[in-house]
Amino acid sequence: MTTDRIETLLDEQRRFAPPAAFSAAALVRDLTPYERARQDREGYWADWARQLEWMRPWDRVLEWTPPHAKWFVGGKLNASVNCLDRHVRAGNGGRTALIWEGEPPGDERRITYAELHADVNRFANVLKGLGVRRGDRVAIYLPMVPEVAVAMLACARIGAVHTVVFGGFSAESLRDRIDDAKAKVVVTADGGYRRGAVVPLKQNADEAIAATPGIEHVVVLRRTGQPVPMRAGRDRWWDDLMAGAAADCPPEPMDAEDPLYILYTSGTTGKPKGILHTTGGYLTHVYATTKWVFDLKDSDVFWCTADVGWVTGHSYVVYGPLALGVTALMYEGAPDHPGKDRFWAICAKHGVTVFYTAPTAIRAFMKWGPELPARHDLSRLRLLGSVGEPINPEAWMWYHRTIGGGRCPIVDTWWQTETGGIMITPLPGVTTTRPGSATIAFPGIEATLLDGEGREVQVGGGYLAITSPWPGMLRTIWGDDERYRQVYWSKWPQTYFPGDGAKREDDGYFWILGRVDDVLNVAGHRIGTMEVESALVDHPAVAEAAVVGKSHELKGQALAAFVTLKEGLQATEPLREELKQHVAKKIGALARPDDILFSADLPKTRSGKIMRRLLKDIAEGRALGDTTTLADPAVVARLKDQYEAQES
Ligand code: 7RM
Repeated sequence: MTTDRIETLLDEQRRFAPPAAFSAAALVRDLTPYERARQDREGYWADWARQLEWMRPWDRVLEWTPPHAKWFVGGKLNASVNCLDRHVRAGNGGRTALIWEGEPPGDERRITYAELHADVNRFANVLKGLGVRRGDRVAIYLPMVPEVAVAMLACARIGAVHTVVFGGFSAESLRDRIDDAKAKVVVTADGGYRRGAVVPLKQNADEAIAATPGIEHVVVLRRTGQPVPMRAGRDRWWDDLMAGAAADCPPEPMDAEDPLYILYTSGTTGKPKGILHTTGGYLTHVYATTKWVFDLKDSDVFWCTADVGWVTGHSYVVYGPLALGVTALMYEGAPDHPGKDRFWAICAKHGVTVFYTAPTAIRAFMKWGPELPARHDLSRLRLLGSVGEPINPEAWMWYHRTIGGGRCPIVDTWWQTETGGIMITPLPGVTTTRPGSATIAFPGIEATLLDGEGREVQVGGGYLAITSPWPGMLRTIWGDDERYRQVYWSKWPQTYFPGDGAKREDDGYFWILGRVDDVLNVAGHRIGTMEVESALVDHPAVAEAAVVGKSHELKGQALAAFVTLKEGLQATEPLREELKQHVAKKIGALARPDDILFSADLPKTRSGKIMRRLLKDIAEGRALGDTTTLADPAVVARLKDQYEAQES
């Protein structure tokens, strides 16, 4: 065994009890919530829901007709009222809702609850003026600026359904999402900053809209100031519209089960799934988890580094913190701009107390060295969080010591776009943590491990499973309920299948091992191998493509593509680059493959299925697994030699 491996094993054995000083002041100090939730799960969730403001109380907490759940049936509320009005009414309008730090250093804004409330009301009126009605879909394609929260909450105020598209996605990806959601308005910006360069958001939006019917208006926020064409009658400047809008827009009373948003996420086919979240249950779930997992109090400054284009940004930059009425920090840019210590400079400058980021970022910080955080005062930090992928024990230990100064508990939170909110996590004041383990289910969430036949695995490896409905769960896949049933509810009866493998130790703690399907997790971003394959075969030179994930030191996983060219075409270096570029153009830079191997054949079974398992063995430099089912075992042996020759 290597010393590295031994160290990892020892780290996994380590246990970190919550520091006494932390527990003493924590919102949850003992195990009673677990007990309460076990005895009366619905009553427990109803207690949480009562902490929100309702326009009409619910008649029934849960209606479960598998695989469809309705929470707080008959209840009416408005998400924007819960995130804004009630805090203002309670006299907290002067409290900072958002601290915004732009990418260009010095670019900073602080927005109070009262200001955010006024802006949301104005933008809600703007949307109405553009013909947006309750139930209509609005696509939001913005950088990380406060206006992204304004746009989301304005949609919620009038009962429109937002679909936020990450600014790193291409024009084509945006078009697909606009089409699928049948959005009628796009909210975008002239551009967004990324490492000093400008991302041409409006240009992408124009390209997307040119190829889709149905978009009636485009609202354009001025962010970078570069000139962009404005199409008369369709395109309007954000500022102009806001200047003419009233700061009072009565909130639409929404049914608890009315849609709040659609967020697209990758699955095992080439077509992303529109995950549908509704209002009452979702807000209850994110409110509860934001409060207890991050132990948030009025004095905290909470920084979740996720982009609002991902679910983590929806739940823990916007809806959770604002529903709770705390101060959230939002940062526009990259962690290494202008210097690799930008995050620590921001933490020090704004006195961040609770910091939530992804393992891929932590591994990058490790590589950049401890001198960078050491230059800044991180003494205000009291709690750290991790999300998006498994955190390796070395990264956990580094995070704990170097960022947390050994005094901050770490909450490793497992959840998904589909779950809406955190599902498996420590509670920082009570849970003894172990590096690499997300520990146990949040009170009111029922998780276990099952084998393929649905038998429970107490200790050992299996598939992660959620055995009862929870408030923040997705309600369906937009426009494709059959796929919803198939993907999530067909593996076992009445049990949700998240697609993750996990193991459990004898203390009952979960260790999430990663996806068991064709979905990859590259730097914390979900990418379907099929999406990348479709993008590759879309190129005129490509006959066939297979994409697999290979482990990567920083990104967790990286993409390796095996490509067969059309008859008579030459594999060249420029073509390799062109194909990578093609994928970036089709999907977005986040899907650009690290390696492309050109090959005359791909390993296939006799029935013609590509054996991706063997390609993964090759990409990861392992001995080949079972090749007996191959039509021609020589193909894979040749490929392996070729791959190794290319690596060296
Ligand atoms: C929140 C988010 C979901 C997938 C999920 C897992 C992986 C997320 C953890 C994790 C191990 C964690 N939504 N994942 N959190 N794996 N430990 N704490 O990431 O829809 O984009 O991705 O991410 O594989 O299924 S997501």
